[in-house]
Amino acid sequence: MSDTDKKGISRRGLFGATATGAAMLGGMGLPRLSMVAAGAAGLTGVAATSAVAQAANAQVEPGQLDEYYGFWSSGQTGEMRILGLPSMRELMRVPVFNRCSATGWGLTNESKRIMQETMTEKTKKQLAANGKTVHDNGDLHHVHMSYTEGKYDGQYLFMNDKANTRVARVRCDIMKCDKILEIPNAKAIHGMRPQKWPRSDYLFCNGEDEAPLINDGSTMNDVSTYTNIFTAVDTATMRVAWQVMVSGNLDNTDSDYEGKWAFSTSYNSEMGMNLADMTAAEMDHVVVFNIAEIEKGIAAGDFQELNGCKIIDGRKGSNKNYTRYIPVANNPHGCNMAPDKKHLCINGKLSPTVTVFDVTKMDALFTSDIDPRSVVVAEPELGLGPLHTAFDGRGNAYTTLFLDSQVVKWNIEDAIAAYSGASVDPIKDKIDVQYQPGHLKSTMGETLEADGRYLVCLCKFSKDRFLNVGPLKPENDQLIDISGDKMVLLHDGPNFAEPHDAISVLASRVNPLSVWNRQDPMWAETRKQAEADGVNIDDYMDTVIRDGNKVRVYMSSQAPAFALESFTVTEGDEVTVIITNLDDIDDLTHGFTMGNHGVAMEIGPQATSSVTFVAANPGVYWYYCQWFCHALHMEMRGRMFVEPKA
Ligand code: K7E
Ligand code: CUA
Ligand code: CA
Repeated sequence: MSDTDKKGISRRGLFGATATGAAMLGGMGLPRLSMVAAGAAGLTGVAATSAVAQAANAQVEPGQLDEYYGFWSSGQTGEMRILGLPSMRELMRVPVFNRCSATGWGLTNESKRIMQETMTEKTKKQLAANGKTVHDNGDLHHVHMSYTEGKYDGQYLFMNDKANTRVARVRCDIMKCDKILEIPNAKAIHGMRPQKWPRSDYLFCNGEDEAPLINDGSTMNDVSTYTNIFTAVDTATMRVAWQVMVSGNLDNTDSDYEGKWAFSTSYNSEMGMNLADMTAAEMDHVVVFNIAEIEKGIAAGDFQELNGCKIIDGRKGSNKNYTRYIPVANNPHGCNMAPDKKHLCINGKLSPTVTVFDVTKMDALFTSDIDPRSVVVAEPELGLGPLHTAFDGRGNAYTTLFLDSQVVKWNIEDAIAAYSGASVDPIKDKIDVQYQPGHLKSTMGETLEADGRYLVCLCKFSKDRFLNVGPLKPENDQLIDISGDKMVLLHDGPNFAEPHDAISVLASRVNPLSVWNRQDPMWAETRKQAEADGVNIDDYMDTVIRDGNKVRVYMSSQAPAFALESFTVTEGDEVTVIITNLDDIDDLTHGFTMGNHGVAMEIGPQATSSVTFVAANPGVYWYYCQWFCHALHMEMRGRMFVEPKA
């Protein structure tokens, strides 16, 4: 771990000062920044002026809108978050794999249908044994938007849940999750990317954990039965298209810009079951998936079917053209395709290098016996703990160094020249970050429109950067200006457990609605039940339907009142409350909370939501609107009377 760069200057000290200065910027205004940024970074007058200009561009005044949407993962919180860039203001939280108290996600019938739709029998059994019907946790590492011809198309966002082996889709028109897929046969979906070309027809998903394919408890010790599964999900239906059995485990993944390949890193080619064994080999590998060959194999019936999924054998030595294994230094991590359409960067993690593959040379791996390493065109030594790489569209790459707590800027062509013997230093700049960075994301950097303006560096530790809030500290998402020669740290952003990854998308590419469309499929099932009950959920409604011990309470809401001032049920009844928000005004959300019943949900403008619970105790219970909607919002309430059972 070197505090000193090649020229012998202590960069740690130098850039540490810059960072402190930039953090002070918040309360100090621009003149102060100009002094600090210029002074501490040791820039010339000209460069200092441009650094100030860069920073000034990042200011978003009150009432002004951001230039980019940032879509953030939230790690073990299980939700997706939306931030604005460059302000780094948090705009919204979108619950996906988690239970949300505010919106009722994981509790409403509409959200439970989505969460349960593809649940496996094993999961249902596991949940039932623990008194649950849906998972209420997730571990969301990666968020990616759908592409059309290598550019973000503003339709969908996709995300993974490592904890419960799921992937999800969020509709960008309403910014709500509409599909969750539990992936059979695989374990622990980690790396996940959409296809980039011609469209995101597939979502590629890495199963990280090894387990017997038939996981029925017949063995733990016979590791030869263990396998890992790579899954292509059909994004139109969010169902498994096909799966590939691989050798070794799978960590991160990316796809190319021609629609030909997917690539996955593996840190456990050893199939070790403990730390020593997982790091024992000199080399692990990157798996190259040949999409066209796999599709042909599936069409030709060269698969086994398990739990409704078609599994192709792509293991080493299977002598098929489905996969190739390219050796890389032990325990690689990030897998990042450059927007030059040509270079794939594999981040070394245990090795101080990034290995660069020329993907245009990959065809040869499938048509001849050449050394798989012949696709390697550069392997710059960058520093300790390279985890992920981002791109600026000008030929430069930015790699996080987890152990050095730095971001290193390097030039891809210079690294290629150096690899073939030229005496050129590919490293252009290093900046200290606070601290231990994982992913980093440049604006539009994972598309053909990489614009090289900002970089967000997602640090795993914040330590001393914020007021101490106890042993559990926030993470630190840092905004860095990369528009000039030198990187300039602009902002420290505390964030809660634990963003791994994020993308940023030009604001013009995303156009959500402000008011729901009444015909939205989100409540299609609820609509069917209402039709059977003779209730029109698009209109004023104040109807209570009794159906044995099931009671369906239909009421509309319009600020500041529910259509029903009260309703009566019997002790032990299963009560379903169905509410349509008839207000059609921007931002006029109502809520429904049933006191002391653990029941609360959001009802957006022109939306219908429903929730089901058992009324276990006789008595009077107030329900109320928990979303501030009107001067008389406090008065927007009513009573449920639960009669004692006769
Ligand atoms: Cu590096 Cu899950 Cu993308 Cu975390 S992964 S950092
Ligand atoms: Cu409706 Cu508050
Ligand atoms: Ca290994």
